[in-house]
Amino acid sequence: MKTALITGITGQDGAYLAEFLLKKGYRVHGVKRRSSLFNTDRIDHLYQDPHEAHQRFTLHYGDLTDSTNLIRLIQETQPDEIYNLAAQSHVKVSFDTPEYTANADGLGMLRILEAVRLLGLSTKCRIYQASTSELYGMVQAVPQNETTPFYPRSPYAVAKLYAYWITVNYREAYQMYACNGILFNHESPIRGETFVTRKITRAVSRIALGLQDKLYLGNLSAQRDWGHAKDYVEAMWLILQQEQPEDYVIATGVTTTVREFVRMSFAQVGIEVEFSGKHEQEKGVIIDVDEDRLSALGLDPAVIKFGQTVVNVDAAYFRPTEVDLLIGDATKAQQQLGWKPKYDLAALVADMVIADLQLMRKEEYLRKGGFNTLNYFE
Ligand code: NDP
Ligand code: GDR
Repeated sequence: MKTALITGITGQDGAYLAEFLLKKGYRVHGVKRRSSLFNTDRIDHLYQDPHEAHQRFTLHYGDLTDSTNLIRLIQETQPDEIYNLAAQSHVKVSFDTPEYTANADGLGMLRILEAVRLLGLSTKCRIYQASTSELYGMVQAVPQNETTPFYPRSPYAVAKLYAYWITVNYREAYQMYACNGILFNHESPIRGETFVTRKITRAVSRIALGLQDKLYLGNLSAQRDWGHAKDYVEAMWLILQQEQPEDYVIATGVTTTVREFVRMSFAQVGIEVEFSGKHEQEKGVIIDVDEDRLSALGLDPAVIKFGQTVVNVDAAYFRPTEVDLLIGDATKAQQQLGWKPKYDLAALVADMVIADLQLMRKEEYLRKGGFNTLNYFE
């Protein structure tokens, strides 16, 4: 039985990858941070009682900024594969916390590589680094592939640039099996709520149920190559199963604006939205409703108002430096890994909106029943 150690186990990708590896028969160790609230929602369905025999899924406390902790965990778990998915992964937040982001996202990978090397596990252990399309930053050429020059545009991307190159360097210097997956944006129903896709699908569901009037967004013209996280964790695994350690771009090859993602999400619930105006004055207004679609989803048409402004731009969400256009060329992964995404953008949007609709219905029921707030302080 192979053993995997996953950092960032409580995140979107950590949860999907843990599920994927457990299905493949792996023993999985996950590193989670101590938190004042439970932070294991995404992996609770994988929980195994530590008191039972043959347990294959174990969580450990740890942090990428804590070398001794990482050394101990790697020594105790003796992994065949390490997936370094932990990161302060929000690009906008990295402008507010640049030093912490550099420490966790940049030096974190160095700590893992050094721990493996110092423990004498270099030949046993294969290591995956969660690199990112943000490395391309300012557009140099499209579509972006493994040879496109990097030009990072945020403290997050600069930190990830360090992690990318230290991975390459340890591979070349110490013959370690260490690889970068340069993954383009990937989303899912369990995507963090402050990333733009999830922010949109949550708000669309709430607006359709009459729980919220409007959604505020930043740059609607940014273009992203969005795939489904379920497809992308399979690529991570494939990258570590090859004869030679190499770096791979993982992407769908299709790019879409944030504005179009909004339109597609509203269309899922039978609401047509048209955009007008420019920059900070741009807004999205309801211009049509598909009553059949609404009733198929059990939505009340009385809640939807023609002419209602459902999207406004708030400059607070603009970034000091933006990445305008990402579109990936995953030919190498297709040819060498045999990897191909199963979800296209329409299927991704449908998956996310329907899941959020279900989630928001819970809130609706609680509200109707008078249980929507629990005030601990009265
Ligand atoms: P998430 O933000 O959902 O998850 C990040 C995980 O890292 C969480 O488990 C978080 O813990 C943990 N974490 C954060 N800081 C630390 C730290 N200092 N020590 C230990 N754990 C920490 O990200 P995703 O799952 O979306 O992404 C996974 C990785 O892939 C990240 O490295 C990200 O930068 C990278 N990436 C993501 C892409 C995407 O589109 N999703 C594309 C390309 C790369 P907690 O739950 O406690 O916050
Ligand atoms: P990104 O994802 O920065 O590409 O990084 P995010 O969803 O945050 O932004 C995508 C684009 O949408 C624009 N945008 C907004 N973004 C957010 N978060 N909130 C808004 O209200 C909003 N309005 C417009 C952004 O300006 C941007 O252009 C993600 C993360 O998962 C990284 O960890 C990962 O490395 C990259 O994807 C690939």
